[in-house]
Amino acid sequence: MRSEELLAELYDKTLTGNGPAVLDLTRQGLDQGIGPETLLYDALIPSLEEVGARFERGDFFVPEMLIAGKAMAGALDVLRPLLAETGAATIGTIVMGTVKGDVHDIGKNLVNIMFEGAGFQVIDLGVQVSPEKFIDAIKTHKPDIVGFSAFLTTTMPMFKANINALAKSGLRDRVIVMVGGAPVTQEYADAVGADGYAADASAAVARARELLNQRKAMASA
Ligand code: B1M
Repeated sequence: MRSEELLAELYDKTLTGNGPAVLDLTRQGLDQGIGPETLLYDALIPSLEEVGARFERGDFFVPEMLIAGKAMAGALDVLRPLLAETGAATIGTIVMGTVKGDVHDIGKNLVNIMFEGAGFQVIDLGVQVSPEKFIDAIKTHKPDIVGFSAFLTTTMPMFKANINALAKSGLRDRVIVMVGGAPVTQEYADAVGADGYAADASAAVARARELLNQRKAMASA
């Protein structure tokens, strides 16, 4: 199959939530030399965007979203070692989680993969993470960064709740707070008092590096 045909097929099979076919096509694509980023950004992610658009129009319902998400997650498992394969030395620790009330994790998992690839140690707390659980993890792991993901407009206010909980525990100045997720914007991140925001996984790594360097420069000044 030509690359364009394979990518189109991967897009279609993700859209219809055909997990086994998505796995096959992902492996086939890699075997014939298509890069993991190309499979991700030219087929899998656009397909999930279309799933979301169909859901909004009322053409798809939760079960369709669920099976498409599962198919994508299977492909991510195959791509994970390739995306994270850099051998970079550990440059920092990040505690990551999807906020309370929110079960979306594909985007967060992708961010984690990119962080690992860039040399971060990632402590993933999973989904529906309460402010208390974030606080406990920060006390235990003493990360440089804590990352909050939210994918619903209704769960975005948990950023502020988490940041308030950090302040209350006396931890706010000890950790860099990064936020992200489909509906989040730089303006919203600024409004809740986060230190950093990024629109996607690659930008998240770049922003994290910047924030770490700024903090190091301030500490040595
Ligand atoms: Co849901 N869902 N969903 N869903 N879902 C969305 C998010 C939605 C936009 C669909 C739509 O209407 N167009 C919509 C939210 C609307 C809104 O709030 N404005 C929605 C809805 C409404 C819902 C339910 C409420 C539906 C219902 O029950 N009626 C429900 C909520 C459940 C809950 O959480 N309490 C629900 C459920 C689900 C499923 C469980 C079925 C499934 C999730 C499966 C899973 O994650 N394991 C699902 C899915 C698959 C989607 C869509 C179709 C795809 C999400 C996805 O994985 N995208 C989604 C539509 C869409 O996003 N277009 C949708 C691909 C992923 C790679 O992108 O998640 O944006 P993304 O991640 C990016 C960036 O956001 C960024 O980097 C990532 C990688 O590049 N990023 C960060 C993420 N975290 C970051 C952190 C950072 C920095 C960057 O720093 C810390």
